[in-house]
Amino acid sequence: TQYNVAVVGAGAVGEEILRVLAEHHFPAKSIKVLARSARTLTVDGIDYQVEPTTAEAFDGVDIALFAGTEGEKGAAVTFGPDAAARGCVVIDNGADFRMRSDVPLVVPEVNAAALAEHKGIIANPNCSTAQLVLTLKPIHDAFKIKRVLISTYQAVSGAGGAAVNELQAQTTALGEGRQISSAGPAFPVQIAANVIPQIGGFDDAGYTSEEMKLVHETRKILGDDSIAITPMITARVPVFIGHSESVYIETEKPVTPDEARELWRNFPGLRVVDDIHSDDPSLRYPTPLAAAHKDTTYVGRVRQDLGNKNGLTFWVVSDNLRKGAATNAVQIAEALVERGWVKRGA
Ligand code: 11C
Repeated sequence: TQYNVAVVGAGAVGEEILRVLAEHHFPAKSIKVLARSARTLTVDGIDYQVEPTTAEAFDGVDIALFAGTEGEKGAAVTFGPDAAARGCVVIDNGADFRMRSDVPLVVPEVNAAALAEHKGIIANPNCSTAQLVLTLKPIHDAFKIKRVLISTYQAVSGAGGAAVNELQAQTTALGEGRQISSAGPAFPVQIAANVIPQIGGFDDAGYTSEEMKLVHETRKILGDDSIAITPMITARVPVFIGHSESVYIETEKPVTPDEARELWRNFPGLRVVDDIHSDDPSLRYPTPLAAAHKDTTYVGRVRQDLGNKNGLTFWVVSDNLRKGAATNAVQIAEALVERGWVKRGA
């Protein structure tokens, strides 16, 4: 069977979805690209005619992949429920539907079974959550995770095209010895040669929306609200692509670095890069530059806690536009196709 596919959004994530659909040879009968206004979009030499997004544009579409926006309230809020009512399954990369009880929030390697319950709308998690849950899942199953502490170092592409341009312009200015007189519009302070300890808006307790997504989305995907999750910081770093995370976990049963590495080696979507004494620096630990444009999530720097046999610390890196967005969305579509669940919600 082949499917009529719509990609909603023609920004960085929309482009990456088109790229991943092609790379994965997704069984698409047709692919239409919908966005605010009509234009031609060329991705890897293939031209797509972008049409304006309307409710009628979803007629006859089997699978709609919404790229989401850098803010909340993406196009899926306006068009998603209507598209689903027209018989198309909506896979939304935006934040709006993720925590709704009637919407599965899915990372296929972790909880593909949740797709069975879909009612036409499926949510893709935030980028920083997707790579985290891949590492937590096999450890949680084998050793039961009680507590997670996490700090993130996130690339500017997570904040959209304007943020990428801002880092590019500021980096060029610094390289040319020019003064950067003012920051913005994407970031409140200069991002080049800097680290900004804020992603999203602050709540009353002082946590950012990005930090709280890590708490709520991780628990929903792992299906365990008992895990204590402390997002210590989500920081923006002057990196174009690839989010990095420093993670500490405390488990009910003691776990060694070797046991963790073995579980990760056997878990789909993950690769262990943790040979700290290697002559080849690329094998010592993962970096965002090396992870860019890859579907894989990389884990390294695995260490036992110095004072606790039930404590482990590690470093996890992934392309935020790939596993953090486009790749995971396409994998959800692939999981639906494999299981014959595309029309389940209709
Ligand atoms: C960032 N994680 O890196 C954000 C972008 O909930 O889908 C994605 C926001 C979301 O800025």
